[in-house]
Amino acid sequence: MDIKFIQFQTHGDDRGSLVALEDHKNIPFTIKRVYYLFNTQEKVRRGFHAHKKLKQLAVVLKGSCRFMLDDGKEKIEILLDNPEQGLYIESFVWREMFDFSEDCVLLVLADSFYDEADYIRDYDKFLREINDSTKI
Ligand code: T46
Repeated sequence: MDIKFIQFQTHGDDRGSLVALEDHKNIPFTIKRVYYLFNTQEKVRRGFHAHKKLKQLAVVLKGSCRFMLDDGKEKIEILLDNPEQGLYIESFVWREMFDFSEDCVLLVLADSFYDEADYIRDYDKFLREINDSTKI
């Protein structure tokens, strides 16, 4: 699976650092929604779904967490611990998030509004849909 990280330009000086995120400049879509996870618990694993259409970019603003991404063929674990880069997550990728540090703040930019109908929350259904879409 091709894991895409987007490296942001950091504007830094002796006052600190600043990263700007802009539609179709350093973010490969129009940002329709922004949400963030915080107060996450160390032992908790969340996610457990894929999206039919949604594309997202995940950035850890503080602390760290891990993503497990699964395209139905391969599972890859990724550590996010750098606010200067974003993890691009395409549709039809099963994701689980875990190993949240106590101080973790995970920002997610999304190309669509929240829509529960876009979620595939059943792993077997996810595999079936992947297989159906790759059949000629
Ligand atoms: C994803 C991963 C990285 C809303 O009402 N609006 C929203 O925009 C979102 C994202 C969630 N919600 C509600 C739905 C649930 O009642 O917030 C609750 C928690 O959502 P969920 O259980 O889906 O959270 P995660 O952490 O499992 O998944 C979230 C996103 O939902 C998902 O798209 O890719 O973060």
